[in-house]
Amino acid sequence: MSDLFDNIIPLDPPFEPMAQGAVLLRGAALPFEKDVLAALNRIVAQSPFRHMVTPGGFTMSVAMTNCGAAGWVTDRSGYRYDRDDPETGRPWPAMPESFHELALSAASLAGYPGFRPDACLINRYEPGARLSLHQDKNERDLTNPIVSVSLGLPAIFQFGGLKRNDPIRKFALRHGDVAVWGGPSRLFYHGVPELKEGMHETVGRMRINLTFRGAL
Ligand SMILES: O=C(O)CCC(=O)C(=O)O
Ligand SMILES: [Mn+2]
Repeated sequence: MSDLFDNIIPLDPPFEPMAQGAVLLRGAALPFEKDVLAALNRIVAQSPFRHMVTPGGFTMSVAMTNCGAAGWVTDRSGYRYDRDDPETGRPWPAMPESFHELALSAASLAGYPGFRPDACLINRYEPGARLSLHQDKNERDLTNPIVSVSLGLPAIFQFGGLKRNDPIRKFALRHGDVAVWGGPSRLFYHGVPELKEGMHETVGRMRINLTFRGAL
């Protein structure tokens, strides 16, 4: 039996405002999922996930790698973007076209058309991993938004304001969701508390986050 609504295809993913200039696009990555996960495997084969060390000497619980013209790195000397992977001594893997398409599509839905990132930080959270409140401020051109894609296990996203102690709002991030923040919220504090135990049917016992930036 056909239903009155069977032929209605939603044109845009549900759009949840997070703050001025910031929006959560539910499921916006799902059309790109297969290509993105295949490309991710190729990236990780060239530049594997690793636990970086903060300038203060702490080993991060989130494992990271990068693709694109530059990658975000931290070590005892500080945070920076580097054109080469310090582990391999070679340039980071190129940004796959499926990554570009996903970033461009989500950014334009969020009101930031023409986004062509030159860096993608790839975060792998296993249960227990967390990312404390921080600002993304190592990028040269802050007119570009941040496009942040969630895949795999669900997580809580903490989104605050320009000051570390501003009130924090919490958003549940699920497989396929994309958060975009720019303009007045580009430098807002954000973080991810400890990932809960679980198993995702395609991604497994982890959460993958792709964070697209205009870094150089
Ligand atoms: O994992 C997330 O959702 C956020 C990641 C993040 O803030 C970062 O990589 O700078
Ligand atoms: Mn961040």
